Amino acid sequence: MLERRRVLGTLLAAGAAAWLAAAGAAHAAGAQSASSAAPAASSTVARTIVIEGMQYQPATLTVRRGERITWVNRDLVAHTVTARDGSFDSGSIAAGASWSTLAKHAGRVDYACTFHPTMTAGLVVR
Ligand SMILES: [Cu+2]
Repeated sequence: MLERRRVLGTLLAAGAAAWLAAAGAAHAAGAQSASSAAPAASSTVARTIVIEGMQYQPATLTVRRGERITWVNRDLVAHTVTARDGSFDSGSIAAGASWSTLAKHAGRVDYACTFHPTMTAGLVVR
């Protein structure tokens, strides 16, 4: 539990740092920074799903078409990211490794780990 909180804190800190960097860049760019800051910040948001404690976190992630989604395996065992409809399959993701794919089609895809069938999650593409 403590470990999970630490990871969440790290992710939040990274997000804040990216936002601050984007805001700083927009400020340096001058007068039109107010309108350009928001798109710049949102485009830097990482679409990352952490695999930890035999769970995908978050269990449901919503992204936009064309965005890249990355799964990071922080467990000590390998997992997979396997779509029930066959639209994607990571194969084995080793402990400490990651895998990414592009969100190509709108809709919801449920996925699971073929090694641990109780590990399930969903990806929503808009
Ligand atoms: Cu697994």
